[in-house]
Amino acid sequence: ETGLDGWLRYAPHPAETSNSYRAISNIIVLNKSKTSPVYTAGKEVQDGLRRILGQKIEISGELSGTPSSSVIIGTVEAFSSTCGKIPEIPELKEDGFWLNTHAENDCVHILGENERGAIYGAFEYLMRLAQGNLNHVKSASNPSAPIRWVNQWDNLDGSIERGYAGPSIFFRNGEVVTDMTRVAQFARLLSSIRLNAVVVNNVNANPKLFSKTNLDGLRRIADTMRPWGVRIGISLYFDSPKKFGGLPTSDPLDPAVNDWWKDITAKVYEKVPDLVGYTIKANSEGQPGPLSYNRTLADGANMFARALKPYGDGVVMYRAFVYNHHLDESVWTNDRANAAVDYFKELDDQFEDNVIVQIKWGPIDFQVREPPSPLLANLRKTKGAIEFQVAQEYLGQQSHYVYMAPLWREILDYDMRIDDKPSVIRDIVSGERLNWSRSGYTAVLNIGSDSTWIGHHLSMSNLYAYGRLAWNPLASSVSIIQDWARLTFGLNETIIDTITKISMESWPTYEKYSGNLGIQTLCDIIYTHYGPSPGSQDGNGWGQWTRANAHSIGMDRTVATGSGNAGQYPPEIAAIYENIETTPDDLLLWFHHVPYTHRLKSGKTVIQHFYDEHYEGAAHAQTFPIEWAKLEGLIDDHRFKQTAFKLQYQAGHALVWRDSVNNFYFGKSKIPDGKNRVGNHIWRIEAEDMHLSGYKTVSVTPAEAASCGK
Ligand code: BDP
Repeated sequence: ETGLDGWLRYAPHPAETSNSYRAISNIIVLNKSKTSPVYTAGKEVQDGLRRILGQKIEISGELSGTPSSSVIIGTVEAFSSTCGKIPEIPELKEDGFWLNTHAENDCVHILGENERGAIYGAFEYLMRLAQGNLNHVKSASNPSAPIRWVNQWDNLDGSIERGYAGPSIFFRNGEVVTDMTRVAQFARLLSSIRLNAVVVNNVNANPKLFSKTNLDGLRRIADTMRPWGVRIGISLYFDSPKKFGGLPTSDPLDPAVNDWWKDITAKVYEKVPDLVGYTIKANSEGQPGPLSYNRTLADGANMFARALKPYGDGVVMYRAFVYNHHLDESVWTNDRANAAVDYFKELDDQFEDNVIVQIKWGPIDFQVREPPSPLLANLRKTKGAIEFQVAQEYLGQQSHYVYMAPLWREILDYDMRIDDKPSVIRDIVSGERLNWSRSGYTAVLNIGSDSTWIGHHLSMSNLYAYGRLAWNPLASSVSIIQDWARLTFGLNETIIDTITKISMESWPTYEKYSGNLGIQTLCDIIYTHYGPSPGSQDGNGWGQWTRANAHSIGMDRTVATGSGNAGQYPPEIAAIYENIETTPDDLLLWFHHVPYTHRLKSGKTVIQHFYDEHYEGAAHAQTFPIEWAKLEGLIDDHRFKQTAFKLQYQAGHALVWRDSVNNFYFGKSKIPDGKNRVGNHIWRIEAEDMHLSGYKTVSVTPAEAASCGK
């Protein structure tokens, strides 16, 4: 198996199980149009029942007479207009559905609030069957939030920024591809986990997206995804009027600039009438934006919002990821973590109602551990969406495996205590806590044309988990991974237990060998964001600093003596982080600057904790390939071997991580490891001591990224 079907393999059940399931007589779709999600759902159920249970069933478009043993798929409205209301169906939210597997006359009812809901219900039915869960189901399911998107960072030349699975499925050589096969397969996967939109191009956007050929291409993409209930959005380059439209300026208050965007928006909607909206990265990492024209971020966002207004429900996802990447490190109070609140808080009442501020989950950038972004507690009137990252940019780039549901759950479960009242982030994001009418989730995904989609078979669990949590943020990380493992690899207990064990241990393990106590992922910070490079954190303008010197380490973010970042949280939370005694150890160095000899709550010093964690983490990574080996013969050979290779690589690279980070801090602090390991690997064979034909030894910068600097 190649992985292409993801969790939608519909593996056949053994004859005993499938025979015990009642025969379905036919599938009735309440919308016969081949482009409707209801029809697609009918085809999917037909295919699924054939593959899982071996039943060959016809689809019919008519609901006539008294159906019996039929699977009936449609909207609640379409059903009740022919058959009358079903009183037990509760009020459904947008995209919600009703599933009754044992309705009247042995029928299965799959009825959505809208057509998307119907296809979601169909997938729910099939995934239950595929997991051998044939019990009676009669329930409604509703999303926690209306916005459940993914972002692709695809460039028009076919490359993908921070993509780890081959070239784009959307673009090649400056244009949208012609073959839409993978696009349809992608839409199917997204639809099955109830994600309703994908922004197809990089946030570092290229205005050539507006060429006539590419607008036609966008139409092709949208037409391909629409039958699956997936809409598309696009990222815009702020300076397009100037760089693409020939205007002298892109000033958001210039009427000609506004007209230009209105005109472009009309052209886009002509091709994609159900465009979901625009994503904007502006005044961030060298991108132009309203601040370049001495206008506010709200002026910029509102210009796009007004252009979208005539076309229905399109929204502007305006990214809060605005910061100065030339910060002066010598100024003790400078802090990139402050940027989002500094920029956006004062604009809270100035955005049009179809602007949504898209907020990365942490204040900096998808690190192995951060506190939640304080901006999530500082917007009241302006609606927000949380941004996760399924691509493991700082978490091993799909060469290491980190299952992120536990990390996301920690953030979603965090109580921000806005106005000293319960303010759990999942309730802020759903819109409930602050009465937002439209809000939700997005995630940087970056699948590519590799048959694994994402570059590592196990990392697909992150996409699955993201969809599940955006629908229901209370879903448990363990049950999500178990469901995913059953669907992706099979129902055998050893498969489920092994994958669950590796997955649940993966984040703590990676944290141990890549960056402890809230110091962030100590990877290369300038270019690749991969591999150990603790020395690259400081001495640059990017602001992911550790402020490590010979005696002490950590960012002082207190109000009393530091950058004041702790004070951006609501008072109860601010008080916790302001005080070193109440700051949890795992965020100690995020909020405080302490000597290496500072004692943690465990009694260990910071430096000894670093040494020990790196040894423990690297040692634990060695267990993953051993665990995985238990699956030999239980799953297909192809995916078994590919995954074994990745886990073996990770185990090796974890040792490189361990030694690089430990050697670096030993070098800085000169404090020996109490267990006498660091710098003492008499048994270790260094690469430069080997003789390999065809290779020569060269010096490497930074030295700690290589074996003895070579
Ligand atoms: C950073 C990525 C960079 C993105 C940026 C963003 O390294 O490639 O452009 O985020 O989110 O994490 O815009």
